[in-house]
Amino acid sequence: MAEQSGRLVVVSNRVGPLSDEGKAGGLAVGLADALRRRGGLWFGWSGEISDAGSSSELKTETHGSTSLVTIDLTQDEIDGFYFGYANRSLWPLLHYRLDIASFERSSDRVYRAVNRRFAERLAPQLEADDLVWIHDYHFFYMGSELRRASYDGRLGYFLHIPFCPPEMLTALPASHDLVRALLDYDVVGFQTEGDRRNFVAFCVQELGAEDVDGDRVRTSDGRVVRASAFPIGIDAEGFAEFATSEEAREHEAMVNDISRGRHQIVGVDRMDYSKGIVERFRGFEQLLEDHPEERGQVQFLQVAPLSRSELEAYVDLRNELEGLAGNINGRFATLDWNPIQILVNGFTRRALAGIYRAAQVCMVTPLRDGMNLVAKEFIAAQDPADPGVLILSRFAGARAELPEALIINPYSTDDVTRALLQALKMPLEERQRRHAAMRERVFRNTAQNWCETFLAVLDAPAERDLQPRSW
Ligand code: GDG
Repeated sequence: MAEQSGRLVVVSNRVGPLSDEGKAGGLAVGLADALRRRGGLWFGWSGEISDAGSSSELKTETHGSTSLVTIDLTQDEIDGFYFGYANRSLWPLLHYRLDIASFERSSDRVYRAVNRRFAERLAPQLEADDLVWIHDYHFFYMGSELRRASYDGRLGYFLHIPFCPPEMLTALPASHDLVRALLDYDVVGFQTEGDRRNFVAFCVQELGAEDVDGDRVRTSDGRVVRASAFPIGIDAEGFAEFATSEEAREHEAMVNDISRGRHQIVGVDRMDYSKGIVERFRGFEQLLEDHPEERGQVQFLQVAPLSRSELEAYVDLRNELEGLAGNINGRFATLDWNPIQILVNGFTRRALAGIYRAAQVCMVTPLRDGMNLVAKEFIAAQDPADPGVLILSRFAGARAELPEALIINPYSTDDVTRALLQALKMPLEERQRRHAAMRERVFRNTAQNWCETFLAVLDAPAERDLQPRSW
């Protein structure tokens, strides 16, 4: 690899961990790896809430050449920035759920203020040749606030979730400000081509920008911003190792004990309305309804750790899912068979890998998803000699790299049921062929490669250096 320029500075809502004790997801593993290699810092929220007086203190933890730097938020900031703007406005809207998005002027104000406060605290820590990489929908304005705080180095942004079409995004009262803020970065990354296209369409239709060569946007004042898709990956080797660990084997054995030779279907998702869990349950119910021969032959385990339970939409979802699972069990259970089980407590990553490995079918059926790492983890955890089948929504970003999965439309219960039946009956040779093709891609485009690809683009000579700046 070519020698890189300065340190890496990562900004994300939650930071770390830097060392992997089986807790870190692919993103943390990839970023920690890049940070170790380049040295630098990872900046974000401490996870603590404190009063206004002490919330601006920086907490620093140093590990070798890398520091974790965090600050607290106040309760008002959590309410306006995190629960309010990020999770009541941006999350539903960017997942195409205009019907449940709510827009409040006060949370817009707090969101911008938190972005500014974070930028003002970070700016004095930065060095001129740092590569600054901001992550996700919590920090749209962080780049422009860093510019305002006179930082003039390289700035990159990656959006982990979808970018909805301009016709929908314009419902957000401050949509122009939000997208204009992205144009203050040097590189803006998305999970898929579709997301990138939606972003460029917004810039062209709403902000008078120009689409240049399919991977750049020229703003109305002549600056050029790189906009590309960088599909995220997982730490595939690490996850495959997890799947054969002692803890994984114990969990695999537990699942096998419960299913007693029945076909095991799994779903693994943060409990979120974007994940299509309701639609998946309906598909499973219809399988039992229309195919009596499958009753007693299949078992469905849904792992759905609770998430954002402070928000009403998430409480409603939990009630709905528990109600649906109860109904399915009520209709079909027998003395020795409970068709469906939903577990709302999380597992360790090793245990999770064992659960994936015990499954013959994994259902990943989001109504909209940036990428969906579960799909990739399931592939990495399988035994290539006798792999399970992946059912994957056409609306997950992962679909582009995993076309050998059974691709379904989660809104169509018939489609979900048909795919379940096909998965349950798929011959070994076909399972192996589909799995091998997907495994190859999951092991090629890893979290580590994703980081290095993004950073190589951010590190490349900037077109903006050839151009006048406008601020
Ligand atoms: C966002 C985007 C994008 C789940 N249950 C447990 C557990 N998990 C882990 C999974 C997986 C992660 O949570 C979920 O990742 P996803 O990618 O599926 O979804 P989001 O959380 O919505 O992530 C998404 C991602 O960012 C990365 O860019 O792919 O589209 O929405 O790793 O394994 N982990 C543990 N116990 C559980 O019970 N330890």
